[in-house]
Amino acid sequence: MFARPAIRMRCATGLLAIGTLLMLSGCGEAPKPSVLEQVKAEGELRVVTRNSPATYFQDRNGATGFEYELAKRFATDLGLELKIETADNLDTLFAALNRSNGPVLAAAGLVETPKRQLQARFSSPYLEVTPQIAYRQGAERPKTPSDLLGKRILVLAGSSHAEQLEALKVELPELQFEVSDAVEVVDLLRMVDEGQIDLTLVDSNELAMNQVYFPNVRVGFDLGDTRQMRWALAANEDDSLLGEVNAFIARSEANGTLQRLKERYYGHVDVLGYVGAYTFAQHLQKRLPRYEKLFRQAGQANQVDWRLLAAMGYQESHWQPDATSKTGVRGIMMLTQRTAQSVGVSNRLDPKQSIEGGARYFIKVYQQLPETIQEPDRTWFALAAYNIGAGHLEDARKLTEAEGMDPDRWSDVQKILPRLSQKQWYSKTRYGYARGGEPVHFVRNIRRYYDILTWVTQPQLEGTQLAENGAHLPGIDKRKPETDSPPL
Ligand code: BLG
Repeated sequence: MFARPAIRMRCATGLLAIGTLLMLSGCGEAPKPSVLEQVKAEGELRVVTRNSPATYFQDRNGATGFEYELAKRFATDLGLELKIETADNLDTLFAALNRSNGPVLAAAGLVETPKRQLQARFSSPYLEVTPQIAYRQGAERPKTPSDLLGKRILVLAGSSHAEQLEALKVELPELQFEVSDAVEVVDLLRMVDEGQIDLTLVDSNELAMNQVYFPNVRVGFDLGDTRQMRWALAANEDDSLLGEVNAFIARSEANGTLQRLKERYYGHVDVLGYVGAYTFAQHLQKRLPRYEKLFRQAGQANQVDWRLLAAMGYQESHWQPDATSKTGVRGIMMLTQRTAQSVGVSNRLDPKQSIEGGARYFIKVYQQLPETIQEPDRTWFALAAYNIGAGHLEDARKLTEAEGMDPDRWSDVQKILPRLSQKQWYSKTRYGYARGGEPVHFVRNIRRYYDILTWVTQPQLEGTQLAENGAHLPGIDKRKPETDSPPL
């Protein structure tokens, strides 16, 4: 067990791990080891966070989320195991941080506030967000702080937003709002969506990520300036761990890690727009239940996450088995005649055949990709090949390399793909003209749908308010734990 300074513990730990330093100085008079030394001696980094799509949750491969991934990298850099604890609300989160034997770090989308400065010390920033007032479409859009008067407003207890509204009361004494420590951001947005409250105040990143689950929720206005997210450390500790954290954040900024995580988690959250998000939410309830079993079966038979197949099916046809494109491509998975034949599909309009055939074809193009392309990019490349064909994709990879970029990295190749529809570029390629922009949208949309499906089907939502809300979502069986394999 990890322990904050305690003489007995320090002796034991010192002899074992801090070793020479303490032995030389004698056990009884050992200087108090720094937080960093203790953490290293213990071999694990204890981090407290919140369970939300923007911080930490379980997906197809286990734990994930922006904060989780960043904390995991930090732990790895220090050669430590990451140990995650979740807090039900922000007050317990800060209490945990200052508990003896508690977590040494809070990574939970936190901003520094005057009140919190008394409870914790904050790292350098890693993400910028803007607090936004959310309202329900149909109601009059709030545009300025005075539009908040007379409205039923609920925010998280202990949140920076509660502090912000408290401060606003100085200018607007009639302002009224409530706080709750029994809800998460998703619950606040659901309450706005369902009209149980008029308004809430949340950070822009959380609102953007959750928009799709709550199609009636709209952004009223930005309340205040952009603010910066930081990790928090216990108030009364030395600077050793904080120094490491800040060095890690600086490194992550410099080597592109932060940029990649931002792109991964927030880069495609608004690709759907309001209309797309609304439509997806509708179809999730009304159409997916009809085909979910087929996606699950095809996923199991081909060792592909069924939610990825479902996301592909949505992008291709909005889950309509009789869909037909201008180019004569047909069915839920939009197989060309030639592709259908190659994977043994006799009737493209039969949803079962289409889904199974699509899964088989996806696996085929996945396996044919060069070994040098690694996950997760490998899945994105396979999707692109599914859409544009392996030959054109290879052309785009060659052009990417010629530009001095990495042909095995999706973020590089997707920049080049649209050139396949420009003569000056496609005339130099082996397979010639292709609608190179299409696979870029295709992959981006599927990633977003996949993320959403992953979130709404995760086992840990069982019994939570979102799960209850999601009970009228697709025929997602929340009683069974997910046992699907990762995308591949
Ligand atoms: C894909 C085929 C690929 C084929 C490419 O076209 O169809 N994939 C499938 O049938 C699953 O096999 O590659 S090739 O065999 O190497 O040539 C290129 O021909 C399908 C795509 C085409 C696309 N949807 C699956 O993503 C489509 O329908 N595009 C037109 C849209 S519209 O008509 O403009 O609306």
